[in-house]
Amino acid sequence: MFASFILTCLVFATSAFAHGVVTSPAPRRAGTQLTNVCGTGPAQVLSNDVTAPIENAVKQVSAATTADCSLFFCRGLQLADNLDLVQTFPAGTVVPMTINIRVRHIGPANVSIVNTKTQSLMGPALFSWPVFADPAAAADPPKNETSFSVTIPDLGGQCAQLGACSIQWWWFGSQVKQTYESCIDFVQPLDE
Ligand SMILES: [Cu+2]
Repeated sequence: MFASFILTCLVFATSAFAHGVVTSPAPRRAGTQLTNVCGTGPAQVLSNDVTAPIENAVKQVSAATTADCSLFFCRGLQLADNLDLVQTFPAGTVVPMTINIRVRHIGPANVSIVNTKTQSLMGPALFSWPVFADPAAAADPPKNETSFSVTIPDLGGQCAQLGACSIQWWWFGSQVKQTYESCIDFVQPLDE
């Protein structure tokens, strides 16, 4: 079983088809600021395949990669490239999410709100899967791995400013040691 996971991974790694991404709401994508901050190698990996494991981008880190390139936070993708995608989520907003899983790798996953300045979690996960994308679980991914909703809590003004907060979906294939992330930036207006 384990050998077959590795084989699957190698086959897909060489053909550049990889593994998972949020498809709705539209997550951060690659752009010129990503290239400026991370260098062309990581930026090309991340833009060529939006489902590529972050570890593939890490392999391309070079002298052109700056300290502001945090590949394991929001996949290294930059708010500045995605200002048109910033959402507004008042407290209590129910946000339907869909995920494209192209290759299944068993491991934990969750959805959390993250502070984009400190790159840290804000409160408990909004949705979490102790076991995500188990290839043995079913022929097709269970519905709540690919289609589910999260409810945005009252963040007490912490997300009132543009660029303060993001929803981050995180999945770690623990046997293949591959990480997938997608971020959706949002603001939560202060109550009047
Ligand atoms: Cu893989």
